[in-house]
Amino acid sequence: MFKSKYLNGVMETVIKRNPAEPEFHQAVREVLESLEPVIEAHPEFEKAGIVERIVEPERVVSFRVPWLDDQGNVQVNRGFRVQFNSAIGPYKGGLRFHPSVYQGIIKFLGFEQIFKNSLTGLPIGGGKGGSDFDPKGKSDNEVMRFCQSFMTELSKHIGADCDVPAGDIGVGGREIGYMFGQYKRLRNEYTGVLTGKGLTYGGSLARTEATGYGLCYFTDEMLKDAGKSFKDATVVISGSGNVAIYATEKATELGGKVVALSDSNGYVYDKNGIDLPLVKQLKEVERKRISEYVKTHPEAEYHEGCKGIWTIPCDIALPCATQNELDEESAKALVANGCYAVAEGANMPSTPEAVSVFQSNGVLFGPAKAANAGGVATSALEMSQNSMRYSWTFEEVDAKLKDIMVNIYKNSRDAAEKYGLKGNFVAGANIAGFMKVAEAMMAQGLV
Ligand code: NDP
Ligand code: 2IT
Repeated sequence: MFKSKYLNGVMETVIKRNPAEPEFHQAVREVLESLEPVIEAHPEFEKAGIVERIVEPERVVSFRVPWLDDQGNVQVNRGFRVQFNSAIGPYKGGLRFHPSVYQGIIKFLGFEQIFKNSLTGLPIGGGKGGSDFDPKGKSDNEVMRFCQSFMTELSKHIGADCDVPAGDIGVGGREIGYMFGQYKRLRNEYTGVLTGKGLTYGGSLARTEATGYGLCYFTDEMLKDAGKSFKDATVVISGSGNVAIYATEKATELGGKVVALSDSNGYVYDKNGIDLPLVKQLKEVERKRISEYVKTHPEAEYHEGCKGIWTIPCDIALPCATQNELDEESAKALVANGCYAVAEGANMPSTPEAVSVFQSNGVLFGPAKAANAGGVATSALEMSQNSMRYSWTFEEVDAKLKDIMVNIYKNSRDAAEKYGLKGNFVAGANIAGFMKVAEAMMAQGLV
């Protein structure tokens, strides 16, 4: 229940109109909670129906994706693109290929993307897409045929000035390559319609590293403000995909010791510090399980199941796998072990109960929308380079990324303070992200 009658009404409608989509309800509820003081201070937003408009996607596309497996059998998956909000720029956001994908997951991700993209300060609207296709165990040819079929339909709905997808879980350089090739072939145009492209065909330097690096730049800034740093800190990171790998790299560079990583089967604990070149080889090249780590590092431990990773004593925790992977019990275990900072590399990895455990125990908490915005920010930089038909050096892109993350931290901190919520970066990020979109919507009339 909210104090505001207006917000209560919006929430009720969201639940009624989007039944059986708990992740979407969760994401909306969190933002609306943060907006209470804003709605009170800005009655014009209620009058213009800003909140009921912002929770309703501008467009949802759902489509059939038929493809042939290596045995010649017909397979059918479902594809989605949710074009959530284009008030401040073309729809922008990743594509997720994972068996758990359904409309509610894509809507929660698309909704959060609106505010995250706004926080970057760059002109990008919010969108998200994906499929319940599972790339695990599929051959390269199967992945290619799936990607081509997926893009055959998606190409009708996207474009460099309309909607620019990118990667997310299960979508990396390989998948982006196959989708870009198919788009170009169908449309006979060479534009920056996807980001996260390979460096030989329009990709940006530092995009691969950007989400993980950006997460650490944000965390570093949050730590500094509290008189702390990564130096000599013990760090636990969940996941072992794109975000986790480059968060490990940067956290280590900043002086931290990363002692654990995971995948959906289990986690490794290496008290000597994770051997990152080995993890890159296992995950990026061989596409193997994290359990293989202990074969070459017998002194490290492997444990089945993902949740136990949060019982490892650490100073800083960076959840970088998936939504709701860190619950109340795990949050309490982290607090009991002395963890003083948590920043979200994944989207919505902490349950609402976990977030309140962190906040009520004075743990510095960097929410996903702010902390993992470096990926999409660098995607926007890739779009700029594509439009200019030019490319910046790694150092140039990395410096811009760092600036962006520092600004996101400051804007989130300052917005929280302005509304009397000092130290609440969840509220700060939601408010700062919302204000720009709301003002753009006000200026553009009833659309
Ligand atoms: P990857 O596919 O590269 O890696 C995902 C990692 O998370 C893998 O280790 C995977 O394990 C694990 N994982 C996925 N689903 C589950 C699950 N249901 N339970 C337990 N573990 C799981 O994806 P990314 O690293 O790109 O994405 C990770 C998170 O970061 C996601 O929440 C994504 O939305 C978010 N994000 C990504 C950005 C990007 O630029 N890539 C930008 C901002 C946020 P397994 O291999 O066993 O599936
Ligand atoms: O969640 C995210 O911000 C992403 N998966 C990155 C999106 C993008 O367009 O780079």
